[in-house]
Amino acid sequence: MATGYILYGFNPSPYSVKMRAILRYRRIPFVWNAIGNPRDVAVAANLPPVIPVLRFPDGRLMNDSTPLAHALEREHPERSIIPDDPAHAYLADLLEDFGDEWVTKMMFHYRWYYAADRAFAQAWIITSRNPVMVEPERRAGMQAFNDRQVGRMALVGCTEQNRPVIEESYRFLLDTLDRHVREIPFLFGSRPSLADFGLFGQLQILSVDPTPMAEMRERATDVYCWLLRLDDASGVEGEWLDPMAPLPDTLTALLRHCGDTYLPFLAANMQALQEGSDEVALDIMGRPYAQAPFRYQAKCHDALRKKLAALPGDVRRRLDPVLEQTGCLRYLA
Ligand SMILES: N[C@@H](CCC(=O)N[C@@H](CS)C(=O)NCC(=O)O)C(=O)O
Repeated sequence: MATGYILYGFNPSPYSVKMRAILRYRRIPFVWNAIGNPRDVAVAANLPPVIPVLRFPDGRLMNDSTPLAHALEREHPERSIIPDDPAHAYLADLLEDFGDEWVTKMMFHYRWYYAADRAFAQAWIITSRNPVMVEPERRAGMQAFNDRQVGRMALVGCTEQNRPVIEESYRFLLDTLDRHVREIPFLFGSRPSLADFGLFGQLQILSVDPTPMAEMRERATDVYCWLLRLDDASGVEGEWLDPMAPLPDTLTALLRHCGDTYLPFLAANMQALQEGSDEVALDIMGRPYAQAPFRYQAKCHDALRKKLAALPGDVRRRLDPVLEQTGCLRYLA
């Protein structure tokens, strides 16, 4: 077996390609183990059954990309993906979470809603596990995976009712990010941050699955090219934005979009869980949105609130006006 870092994941998994891009940018040598079913590695190690799983050189196994990215920061200080300025670092955490938890709804929706996308995803996933299967076995595997994922759509909010919100949010993200990366190579400067990688994971998949790929290529060519660069940014040497300068308006627009979509959802989710209600229902961008409450996202919300509360007063004096102006503060303070 290889020693050193091993990343167990597969190409059709957004969080796997997110972690792989982080390791590459950070120049941390690793083996990409995309053979068989990486989920088995998590299950055998008694971890939550999600991928990717990272094996550290000392043999520890860990999953969940956000804590993993932070664990790597503690062990490898060079080429950090956390902006030096604590206010920008907070905004990067927020946008990473938006990527991981909101943009993933777009990924899941497009992949399992449209027939062409379902057909492609089944083949991509099954051949990632085993490229050479006998036909009946391959067909059965594809169908079983399809049925399992389609069966989960409502659970994560990918319903017919929510479709307009999810698709409109995808278009907004493409348009805004496209404007941003034409001016500034990455979200917080000329080097990538955790926020870039959070968005990268989901958007990379959306840039391959056929329906959202066509939309992205036509509407946001520069986002498509940004994804290709970020997949292996090991050669990038850049600088963070000046923390004393006003934020670029494209970044402000992305934050406002978080304040219009993901954060009100998080607040409604928290309230539903507290009240023991079985539905989160709210208006997002003027349209009705509903799904069952999601416990993991309440943890994400709580983590964002605690991180903000722990920041020192001088940082809050710079950060709060940005969060206020973008409609985020009331969901986080
Ligand atoms: N919060 C986790 C989410 C990981 C996750 O949901 N991974 C998906 C694949 S992309 C998964 O393993 N889902 C469980 C399954 O399909 O059984 C992270 O950031 O790594």
